[in-house]
Amino acid sequence: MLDLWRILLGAGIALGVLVTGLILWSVLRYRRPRGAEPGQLPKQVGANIPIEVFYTVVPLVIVAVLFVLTLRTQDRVTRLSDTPDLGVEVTGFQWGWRFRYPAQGVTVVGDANQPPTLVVPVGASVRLRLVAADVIHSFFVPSFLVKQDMIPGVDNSLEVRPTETGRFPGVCAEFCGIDHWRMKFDVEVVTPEAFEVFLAEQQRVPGGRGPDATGPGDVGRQARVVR
Ligand SMILES: [Cu+2]
Repeated sequence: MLDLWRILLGAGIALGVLVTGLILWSVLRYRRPRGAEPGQLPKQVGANIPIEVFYTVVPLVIVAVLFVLTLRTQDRVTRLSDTPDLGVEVTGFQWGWRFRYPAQGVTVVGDANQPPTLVVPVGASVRLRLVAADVIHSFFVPSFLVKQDMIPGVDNSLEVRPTETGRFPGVCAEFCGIDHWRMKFDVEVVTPEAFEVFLAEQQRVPGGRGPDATGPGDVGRQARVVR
């Protein structure tokens, strides 16, 4: 994703410099000469086929190359492995998040007043099942360099393999209502040992840190009551 972004940025800068340069050059080179009669025009050219072919074909080639690179990157970024190391069900609701670890029996819930933390182990492939409880939300962790919409009734999944430990902010990236901007969370990437400790701690608390939720709809209702 980062490589693709750099290629797009480089291509954009190169084209921007070229186009701006050509505009400046033609403005300066073909400005009205001193002492010219008002209204006097330079030599008028009807068409220049080679130039027109050039500036039609070159952008087409550039767009085609960027399109293929984007498709290939998208294919890799959205690929799901057959056996991820960890599965987490991520539910977005107005206005908070619920992270459920079904295999471990752990659920973490937070709302706009108390943003939750998604804890994942470093180096593990983590399959995030993205669920929307009410309206469309979007799961976006800038450090993952990827985001994906959560659409009611649509089964979206995303797989990430965090490469370094630390705390990374996440947000909802799809306008979902008046408190959309408060829909925040954190991702905490920890060592496998610390992850085991986190799981053990959570398993002692029934229902996780937040309200004892049974389903996405309940989470949404409880969150609204809390607010
Ligand atoms: Cu949202």
